[in-house]
Amino acid sequence: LNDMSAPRAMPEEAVEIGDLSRRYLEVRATTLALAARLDAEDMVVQAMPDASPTKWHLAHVTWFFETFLLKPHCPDYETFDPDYSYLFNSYYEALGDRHPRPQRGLLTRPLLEEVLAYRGHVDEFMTQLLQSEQAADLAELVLLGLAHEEQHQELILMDVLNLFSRSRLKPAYDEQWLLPHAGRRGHFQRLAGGKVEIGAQGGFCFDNELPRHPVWLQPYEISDRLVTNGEWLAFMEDGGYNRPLYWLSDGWTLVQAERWQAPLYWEHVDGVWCQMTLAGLRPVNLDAPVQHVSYYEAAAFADWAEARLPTEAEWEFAASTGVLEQCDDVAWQWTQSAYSPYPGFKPQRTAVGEYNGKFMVSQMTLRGGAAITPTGHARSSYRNFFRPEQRWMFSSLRLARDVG
Ligand code: AVJ
Ligand code: FE
Repeated sequence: LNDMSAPRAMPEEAVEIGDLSRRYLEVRATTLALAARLDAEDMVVQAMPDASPTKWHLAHVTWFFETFLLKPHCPDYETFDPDYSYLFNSYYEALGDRHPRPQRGLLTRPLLEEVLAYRGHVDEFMTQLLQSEQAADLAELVLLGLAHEEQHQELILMDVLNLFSRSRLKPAYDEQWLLPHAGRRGHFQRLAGGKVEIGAQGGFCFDNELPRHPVWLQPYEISDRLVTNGEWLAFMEDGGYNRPLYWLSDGWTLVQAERWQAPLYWEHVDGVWCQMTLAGLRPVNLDAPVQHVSYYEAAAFADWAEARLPTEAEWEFAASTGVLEQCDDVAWQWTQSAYSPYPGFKPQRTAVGEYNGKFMVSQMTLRGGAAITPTGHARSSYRNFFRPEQRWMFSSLRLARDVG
């Protein structure tokens, strides 16, 4: 994360209970620090159905701790407001009806100050619970709640950028926001492949990263850098967005319907390509990695470049060998792998089992991590996922090629 206040996760070592309380308070404080750059008015509006208002994010991550930790495990817990389980349940069918997702921006009530009081209330009981003798047994669930809140920290920034991009004023979330560092053309790194293993090995992970399992890889080449804005501009100038031969059928339909001619947030201002960023509207840096492209655009670019996207197993194995210079610190990278269960994957048969498993169709896996991803949140086995047409997240690509 681009912010000095970001805490480090501790994936490897066993979690100490004192550490868990401290981590809990750190993650909760980081979320508030992100919101502190906004005004209350910024926090109510929903820019599009895929995005949520900051105020809703602040309440929903709190609802997660209330629902999965406090209500079942803290006998003294006093419900803050019984309506919040309806308002701030995101998608858990096992927990009943909920406020419609596309209408989250209509929630002028509860007020921001009430949501902040809700956060304080839950934090008080969580602090108690984390000091009780049950804490050790609940550590996994608490870590899930914290990883969940970190995912929403990233979503807050994605959603604020989308909201601010729609104003003629092009407000900066943070004038000092560090824009992606300059890159250079990538070098293809050759890997022999063979039988490798992918999946998480030790430390906290989401259920979708398991079980670790063997995969067979043909020899391949993978770029050590992400595709740059300059390379993307060459694709645009070569008619990339206007020549169907590079495009998947669904992608071509969408390009025409939406009249896409450039990545999301790019606009031509007085003959110069500019890009809406968290630091406001800025000239496109041709040496920086391209961002805010859909899977369809990434796949078309790869085809134009006489290459392809890596599979997620190719990505993970390359990351584990250390050949990827730009790996998890700039932008998420589309892979050509569908977001499917690993062999032997079984989600829990409880409400929390709805976290990842039920989304395993019609989405593609992204690997790496972005500048807005909280420090220490992602890992080389991390599977992010979005639908192939989505592009408001910090999504980029690296190229791969077959060998021989
Ligand atoms: C992994 C980013 C696609 O946004 O729905 C948040 C993260 N999961 N709350 C999403 C998530 C539950 C998830 N993504
Ligand atoms: Fe969530």
